[in-house]
Amino acid sequence: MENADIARVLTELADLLEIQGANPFRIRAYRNAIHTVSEQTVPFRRMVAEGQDLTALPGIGKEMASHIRELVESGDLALLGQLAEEIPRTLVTLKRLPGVGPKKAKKLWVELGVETVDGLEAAAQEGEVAKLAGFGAKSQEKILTAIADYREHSQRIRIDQADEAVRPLLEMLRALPEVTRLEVAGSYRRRKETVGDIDLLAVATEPEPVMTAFTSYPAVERVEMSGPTRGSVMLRSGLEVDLRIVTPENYGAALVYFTGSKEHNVKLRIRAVEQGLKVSEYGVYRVTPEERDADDIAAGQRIAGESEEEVYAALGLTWVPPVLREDRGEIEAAEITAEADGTLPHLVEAGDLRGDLHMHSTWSDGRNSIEEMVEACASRGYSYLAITDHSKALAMTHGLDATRLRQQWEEIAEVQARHPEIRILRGQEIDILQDGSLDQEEEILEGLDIVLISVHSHFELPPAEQTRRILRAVAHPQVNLLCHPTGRLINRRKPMQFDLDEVLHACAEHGVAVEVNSHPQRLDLKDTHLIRARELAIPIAINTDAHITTGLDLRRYGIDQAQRAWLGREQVLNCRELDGFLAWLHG
Ligand code: DGT
Ligand code: CA
Ligand code: CA
Ligand code: ZN
Repeated sequence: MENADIARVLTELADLLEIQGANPFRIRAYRNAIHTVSEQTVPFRRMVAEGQDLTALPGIGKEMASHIRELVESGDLALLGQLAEEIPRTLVTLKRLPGVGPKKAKKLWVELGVETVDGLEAAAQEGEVAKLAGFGAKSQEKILTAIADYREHSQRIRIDQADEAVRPLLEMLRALPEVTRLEVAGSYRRRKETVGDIDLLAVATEPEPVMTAFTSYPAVERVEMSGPTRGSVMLRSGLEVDLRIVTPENYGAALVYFTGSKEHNVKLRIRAVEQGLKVSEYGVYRVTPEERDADDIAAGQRIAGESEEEVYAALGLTWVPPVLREDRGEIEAAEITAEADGTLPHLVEAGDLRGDLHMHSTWSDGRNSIEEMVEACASRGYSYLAITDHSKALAMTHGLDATRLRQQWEEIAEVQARHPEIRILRGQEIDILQDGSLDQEEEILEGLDIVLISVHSHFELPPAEQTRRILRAVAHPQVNLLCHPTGRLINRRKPMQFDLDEVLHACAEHGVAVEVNSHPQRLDLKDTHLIRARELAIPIAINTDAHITTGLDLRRYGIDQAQRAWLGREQVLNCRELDGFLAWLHG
């Protein structure tokens, strides 16, 4: 434990004590000690190892010295664990929101049962907070603003980083003999581009050893909570993971509930009420109005709960793929009627892809040769691909001018001769220059099989100018595909400011396709934008922008976002067979 970690734990402890209502002098003592700890330049682990007297430091009394020693030696604090049994540790986050503070956090918990930021938000949105003595409408409004702020500034984790952290954890848990079922629920299962935390759901013949294995997993930095069937840990990567163990009879209902989204769940509940049913994380129950309002979770006659299919069926719905559970019309579309089993789309899958239209080779900033990229595409079952190295404006990537591009065509022809099994398209990812012109000669544009355009510079132009710039490029008659249209990098660079809708209309008008760039840092266009593109009947290409052969496998992230946008293979340009695709290119 480093000094900063010690300060963090002591701060949490002080916050919890304060919420609990501890003596203000004791809190003050904690704050003084925390100040000393954070200012201290010598590591406490060294001072403890050398047996130095910590109470010689300003503000460090006997109690604090013993906390520090315990933290250094065991990495944990027993007192914190004891306290967490009395009050939820999550209240600390509430307490830190502007406009809340320790007293109000406690009141929200005691009176409304609110433990988390999400819970507080829901209560405030329903007007419950304003009704509490000492709060009022103004304070409720302030809390909602504070929550929005908090969300924006507490970073969410990219889906690929979550994948990396979750995979070995799942493997460890699945190997336990007690675990009979295990799935990740929450936003991870819905394949959102980022996740706030990970929600694991398990069925076990015996919960205890599973919980123990979970909390003692090596990548765990600290255990936030550990009960018989519920645990929560913070991984060293900064990812929080919750584990809930449920009974096999409840598994389906719990999986629906914890997969969310919250908005989807709310719609399901409303639908249940209309049908005289009650749906919860425990199952679906036929209830009288009195039973529905009862506190007893199992009031009424149970009609479903073991599987998700059963839960949806009990509500007259077909099973809804998790990627669609965002309250974007999926419940209406899942309704089973006399005519049809709902109208949910048949979603595009990775296996539907027939080619990849965006990748780089060693000719620009890629790591593999053209032939290696071609072989990698062939081994993934594609019938076509486009080699699309950068244009000369991107000097740092060794972008290709007309002369070098012509040389590249010779190599493409040679590789094509050796690989008749797959069609290699001559392409280029051409920079959109600041004025909207293209970074390539007209004659070359005509000689290319496919022309991709991208913005790689001047992301900060005023919105009207940015829009004009991209519109001009899209209107160029040789252009086929607009790549990573917003230029955002998740958690790193905001999307460019421009009128995307106008650009999409222009794409529709000029027969230009748009890309889902599958790189998990880009995912550009994103799901909601793709919905708009689909409405405008714009062909959408799911590309990887691979700079190395293994980069081709990132397509699954593009597929996830395409599915979240309700896309079927019909809307995806590179799901067309070679003939159909070439017909589109020439048409
Ligand atoms: P995240 O973690 O922010 O990326 O998003 P989720 O969707 O994973 O949300 P999380 O982890 O807070 O909760 C997991 C699921 O549990 C959520 O999707 C729906 C369900 N859930 C949690 N809290 C509530 C609630 O207050 N009301 C309802 N209806 N469902 C909830
Ligand atoms: Ca979650
Ligand atoms: Ca969660
Ligand atoms: Zn690229």
